[in-house]
Amino acid sequence: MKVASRREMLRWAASASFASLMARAGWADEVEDVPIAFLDADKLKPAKGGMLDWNELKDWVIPTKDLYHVSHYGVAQVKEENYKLTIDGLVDKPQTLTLDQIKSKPAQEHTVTLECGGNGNPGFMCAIGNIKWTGTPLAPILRECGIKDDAVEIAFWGADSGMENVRDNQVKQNFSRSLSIKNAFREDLLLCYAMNGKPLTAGHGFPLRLVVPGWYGIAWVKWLTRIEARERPLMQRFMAKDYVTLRGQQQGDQVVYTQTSVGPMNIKSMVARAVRRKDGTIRISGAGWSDGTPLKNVELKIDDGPWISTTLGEQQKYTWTFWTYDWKDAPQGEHTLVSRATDEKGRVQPTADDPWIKLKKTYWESNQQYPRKIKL
Ligand SMILES: Nc1nc2c(c(=O)[nH]1)N[C@H]1C(S)=C(S)[C@@H](COP(=O)(O)O)O[C@H]1N2
Ligand SMILES: [Mo]
Repeated sequence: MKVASRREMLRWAASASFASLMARAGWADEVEDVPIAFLDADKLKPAKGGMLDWNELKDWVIPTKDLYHVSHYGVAQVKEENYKLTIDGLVDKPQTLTLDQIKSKPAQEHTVTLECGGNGNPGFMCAIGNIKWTGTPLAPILRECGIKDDAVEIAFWGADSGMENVRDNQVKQNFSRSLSIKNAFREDLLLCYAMNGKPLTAGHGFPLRLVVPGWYGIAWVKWLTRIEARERPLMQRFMAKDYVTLRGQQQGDQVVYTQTSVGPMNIKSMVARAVRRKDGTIRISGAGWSDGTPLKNVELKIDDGPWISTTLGEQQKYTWTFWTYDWKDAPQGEHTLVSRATDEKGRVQPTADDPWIKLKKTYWESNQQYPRKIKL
């Protein structure tokens, strides 16, 4: 077994599985915690597996088999032998790299939470997971290629493609997303070839995908085959048509509607589990996350009670943070539990009837509080 770092130990000690391991090992008085079923457990249970089951969330890093998939043009089948990554466009020195050449560059491993911009809508609440990603940083490669001064953005192209209709023209387009020069040069973006210590699966983008910590999944281009420095912004489907947030904001007596491309993640949290401990306490746990801004707190509201602070596990940038609350003398019967995260910039997770959510017309970026029901 690998020796855990102090920070891993701290995080582990704050997690629910630590308590049950302690119990099993006979280190503590408690015997196994008894899980309590939520009345809405079925709604949050993935229909066919292959997705996060909130009710079972115990481990900070989830297994690859529990990570959701979103593939708009189906799963691209890329053979390693034929694989090449091209870096071209407005660059001084275009490059073509094989997978071995990419893997021979300095490797980094980052645990990062991946969330679909559509996560948080009825029937699609499980499109999130925290995974250990391995790859090489993008920025040094961009620097080697020499991005010309007139480039305004970097586009990332996938091997997958489909027919798109643009003002009555049917054309075949590859999946693509772009980032501003500033964002593309962030030191923590990865050209990623492994997840949880194993090569990417076909569904998750084998052999190479982009990892953009703190951004919704749409920016994490899978089956990445081309990186292009561009003079004009890309406006295709996944930048400017489909993954667009149409949001109304009150300005005086008018509602002004804006359309923005789905980008950084919004502050959010979820109630995941509840267990009855040996002393009768109900331990409620869940996760909170953001765009990389530290969480100030996650609060919990029980029925019509006040917001109460929960205990946060150790925070790590760009990952979800686990939280727990021990509810003593919980009365029998049905109860509603809802959590609310606040970050260090003062952003608060809104309720479903907050204008931030109410006046949002498209499905994306739904970060409203999610009440759950339990029966004791
Ligand atoms: N090439 C390509 N990359 C893609 C997509 C896609 O359809 N094609 N879907 C995006 C979306 S919307 C999300 S949420 C994530 C999902 O990543 P996963 O399938 O590995 O969970 O991949 C993103 N990258
Ligand atoms: Mo997505």
